[in-house]
Amino acid sequence: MSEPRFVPYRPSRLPEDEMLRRARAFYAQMDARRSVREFAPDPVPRELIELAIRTASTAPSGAHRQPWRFVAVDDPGIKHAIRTAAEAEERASYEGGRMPKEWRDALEPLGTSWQKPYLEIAPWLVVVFEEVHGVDPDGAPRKNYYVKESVGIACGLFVAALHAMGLATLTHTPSPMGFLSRILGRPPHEKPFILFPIGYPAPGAAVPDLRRKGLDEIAAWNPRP
Ligand code: IYR
Repeated sequence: MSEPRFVPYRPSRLPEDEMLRRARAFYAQMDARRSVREFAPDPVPRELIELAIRTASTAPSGAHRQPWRFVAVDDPGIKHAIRTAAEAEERASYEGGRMPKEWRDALEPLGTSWQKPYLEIAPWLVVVFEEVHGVDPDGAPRKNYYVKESVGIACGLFVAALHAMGLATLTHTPSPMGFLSRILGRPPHEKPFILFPIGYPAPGAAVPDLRRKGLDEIAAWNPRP
């Protein structure tokens, strides 16, 4: 085993008031984010999507394996195929009895249905795949670690990056997602994780009137049994 190599890491330390200012500003910016299901068809430059993907890929990952693949689609034919296949699955879930009543009830406030026009209207679809294992240059499988945690964090950064640049998205998980591997020709070691439609919100877009939990509901400090 070779010696691990280290390089200096010395980000500048900020005064506390400046830290607070930035923390409040970042929280306010992120708190203004909403998942969007109504998109404008306006095109979005590919470079913005590239930057969001690069940002996502700064996420920490198990053994730094970066076990993700971001597959971007703006081709109308591929988007149409994805919409058709997603709606077939979603229709079987919503109307074919595949989704239990408890689940349908939980989704009611979101006003979702099997219909997914945004899969064709949004200018970009980015499908994130988890790499169940990597592949060595000689073709041998290479183990990945904490894949779901790693890809989940990368997706979180992806959502934040898109929001910071003024784009909207949705964490869409049509279920089951095997059709995405087929339509996008992905190898077996890549498993669909989340599908992100990306674009500007439609001019008349509306979102469910949801509230976020308060700090006392999401945090605990020094608890003891
Ligand atoms: N995949 C379905 C159902 C769905 C499930 C959850 I959990 C949501 O938060 C929203 C929707 C759909 O996309 O409609």
